[in-house]
Amino acid sequence: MAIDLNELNSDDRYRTVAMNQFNSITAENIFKPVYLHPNENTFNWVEADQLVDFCETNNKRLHGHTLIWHNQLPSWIENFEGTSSDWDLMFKKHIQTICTHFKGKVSSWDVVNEAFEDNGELRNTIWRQKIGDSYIEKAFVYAHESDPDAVLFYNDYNIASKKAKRQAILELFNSLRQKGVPIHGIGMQMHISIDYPKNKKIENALTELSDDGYKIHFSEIDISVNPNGKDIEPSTELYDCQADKLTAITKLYKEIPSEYQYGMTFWGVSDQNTWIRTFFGREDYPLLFDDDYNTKPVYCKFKETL
Ligand code: 9MR
Repeated sequence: MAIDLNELNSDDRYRTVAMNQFNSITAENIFKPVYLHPNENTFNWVEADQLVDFCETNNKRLHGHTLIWHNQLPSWIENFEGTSSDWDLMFKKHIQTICTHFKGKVSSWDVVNEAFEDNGELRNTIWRQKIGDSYIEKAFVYAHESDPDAVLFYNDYNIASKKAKRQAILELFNSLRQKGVPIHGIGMQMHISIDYPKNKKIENALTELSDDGYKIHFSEIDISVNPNGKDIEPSTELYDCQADKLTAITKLYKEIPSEYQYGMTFWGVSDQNTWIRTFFGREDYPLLFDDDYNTKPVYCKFKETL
C-alpha cells in the first residue's frame, strides 16, 4: 500500500490497517525529490527514515517512489543553470546520494516515472531537455551503481489502455536491456475504473510485458467508481462492480509466471485518503476501505481471490 506518514502517525485506524493488512509499502509522497532533496546541498531524510523504521519494525518490504519524475521537483532543480554535463552531474548525485542512503533498506525503486506520453512519444521533461533522451538510461545505470541489489522499475500509467505508449516503452527498454542496462521491471500504475480499461487489454499488457521478461508491479492501484464525476451515492451495485474488477485483474495478475509478479500496491488505504478526491475534486470511492476504515466488498472479494 501507499503510505502517508502523517496519517500513519496521527490516526490509529490507519496505522492498524497499515500494520496488519499489507506486506509492502510505498511512500505516497515523501520519497519524491521535493521532499528528499529540498536544496542542492541538503537532503532531508527525517520523514523517509521514519518510514524505513516502520518497515523494519513491522517487517514490510519498502518500495522507493520515485527518483526521477517531472512533478514534485524542488524549485532549485527547476531553476538549475548549467551545461548538460553540469545537469548530468547534479542528476547523478541526486540519484546516487538517495540510493546509497537507502541501500539495503529499500528493496526496489521506481527509477524513472512517467517519461512517456500516451501517444508513445517521450515526454519533454526538464531532464530530457537538459540531459537528452539518454537521461532514462543514465538513471538506471546510476541507480544500479549505488545499489546493485535493488530491483529497478520504470513506472507509468495507461500502460494497458494505450497500446502506442506500451509499445514505445517496450521498444526503449528492450533495446536498453540488450545493451546491458539494468532494468528489471515495469510498474503498471493501474489508476483504473470499474469499466476501463477492459480486462482483455489488461491481460494483453500483462502478457506482453512478462513475455519480454519484465517483473510487473501493479504499483498504484485504485478503481474509480465515478470516473465522470457525476453526483453519486456509494451503492451496493457500484461496490460489487468494483469488487468484480479487482477480482478480474487479480486473477489475470496471478496467471503471469510467478517470477514476474512483483506485487500489487494500492494507492492509499481508506477512501477518505485518496488523491482522486483532491486532484479531480470529485466524489469517489476507489480503495479497499471506506471513509470509516470499514472493509468494503472489494476488500472481501480481493482477499478470497489472493
Ligand atoms: O498521490 C499523490 C498525491 O498525494 C500528490 O499530490 C500527487 C502530486 O502529483 O502525486 C500523487 O501520486 C502520483 C504518483 O506519485 C505518480 N503517479 C500518479 C499518482 C497520482 O497522481
